[in-house]
Amino acid sequence: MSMFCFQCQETIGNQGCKYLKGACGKPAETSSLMDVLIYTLRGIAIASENKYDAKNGLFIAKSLFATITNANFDEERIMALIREGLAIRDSLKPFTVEHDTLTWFGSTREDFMEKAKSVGVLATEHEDVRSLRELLIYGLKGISAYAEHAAVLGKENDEIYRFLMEGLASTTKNLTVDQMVGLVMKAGEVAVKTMALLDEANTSSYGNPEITEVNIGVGTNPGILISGHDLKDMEELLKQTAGTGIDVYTHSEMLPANYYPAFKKYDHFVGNYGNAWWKQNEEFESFNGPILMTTNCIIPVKESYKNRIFTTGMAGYPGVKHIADRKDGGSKDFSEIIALAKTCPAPTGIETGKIVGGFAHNQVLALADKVVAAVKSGAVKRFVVMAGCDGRHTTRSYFTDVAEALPKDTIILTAGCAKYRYNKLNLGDIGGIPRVLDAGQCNDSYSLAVIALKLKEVFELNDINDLPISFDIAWYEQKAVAVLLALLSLGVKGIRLGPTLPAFLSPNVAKVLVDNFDIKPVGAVKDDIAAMMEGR
Ligand code: SF4
Ligand code: SF3
Repeated sequence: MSMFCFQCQETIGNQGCKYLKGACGKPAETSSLMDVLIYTLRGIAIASENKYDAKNGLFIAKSLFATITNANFDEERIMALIREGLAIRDSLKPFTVEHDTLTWFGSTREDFMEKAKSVGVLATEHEDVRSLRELLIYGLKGISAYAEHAAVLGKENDEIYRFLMEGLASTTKNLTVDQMVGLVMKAGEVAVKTMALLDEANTSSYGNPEITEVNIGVGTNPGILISGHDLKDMEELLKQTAGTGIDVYTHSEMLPANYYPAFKKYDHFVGNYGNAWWKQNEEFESFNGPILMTTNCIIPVKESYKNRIFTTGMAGYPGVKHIADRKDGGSKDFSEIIALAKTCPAPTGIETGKIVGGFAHNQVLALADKVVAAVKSGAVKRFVVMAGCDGRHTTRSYFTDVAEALPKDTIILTAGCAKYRYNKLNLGDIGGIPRVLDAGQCNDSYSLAVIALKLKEVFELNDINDLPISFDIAWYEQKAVAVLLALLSLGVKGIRLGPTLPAFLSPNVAKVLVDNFDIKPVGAVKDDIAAMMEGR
């Protein structure tokens, strides 16, 4: 069995994972099943061209979400999605067009493996067409994750679902390069809309994030650790653990839950434990209690904590207990996790102290006068957006080094798990404004865009690129692709991207991005800082 996947930053040799297993631990078989799932979704998209149904849009979003790096390793779940997808596709009969994706194929594992031989990434032979198609699909995956989170909170938008279908269907057609580039750019616009929708869903449900000091130490009660991005799961876990003697801690991308008023009111919500996703093996061991993975990023599970880790939503891992979705109007049932927590020792402390966050758009705009005055007085010379993802590569120390070496009159704007490279450094403040402003999860990059657009308005500039802002973005998985496309659609130019440029960009496609948007790879820390301070 072989595979081909090059969707994330850790792809082997920055070329592609192509043998028995990806660098993330995704087995070749699971990767092949994901190819077949995406192929099935293309069929639904084509069959939907004359029969749009929002339900199918949500199914596509959930399924694409399941194929994001480190979201779901459970091939039984992927096969269940393929089967459900085939049934949806066939329910749209009679088809108005003839297309390969609409033809019958069997629904056994063997049938899927046979199909996988002809429908993966490499089925598109032309390197540039493949690159543009995959760039679009990875953008769609990121959009899908955010759309799914918004849908959980009751916010859906047909325009987003229709675009998922349009984008998937487009990857089966012979389009011109201009048409394909146009769709990639449209993905950026839709990504902005999707992040805005999720922002509305989160803030209307849980209030606007506030400046918050988050405890990174531990208490003496047993705890439950919750990771991922799903705030509804966070809400229900806090409610169900209240008064049980069990504490709740966030891990990795759930850290920003600490900033929301609706969650801060719970006394047993103690703080954040640990760092970004890739440190989970050691940190889950020392946490001692149950862990709930609500979305990506889950990594191959170690025996030492396998009996106390749970998945829910689109996350999955073979042999790991999965908490079922809520039935209409109901809640998820976390009682098994709570009962297990009661039998576990309290977490082992790995650090003490506090970190500060909660600088989403509402909070920063409340401080706008102070921020604008600091820029006008020259106290703040530049903002550097260092949002995105963290990862294992040692070269990611670049982002720590940049944070440390940036002049003291600069402010770092961040969102996503990239922040763990520098959010515990104590970089100080400028007249009371912390030098690292964390807006929240990767989707809260939307907040950073809102802040930039507001500054553009206040300073009466015509072009967002005339602001004293530089972008030094860390990417890892496909939500970062959606965020990157969103920034491009807002007209941001000169973004530095690291630690490597995506393997899925062919030289010609990379050239399109360089020529039109001046995207560049990160370089030497000193040179990059000097260039950024000069607005290059
Ligand atoms: Fe490789 Fe990344 Fe794909 Fe995993 S998700 S198989 S590491 S390219
Ligand atoms: Fe992080 Fe997985 Fe991308 Fe949400 S949690 S930013 S990598």
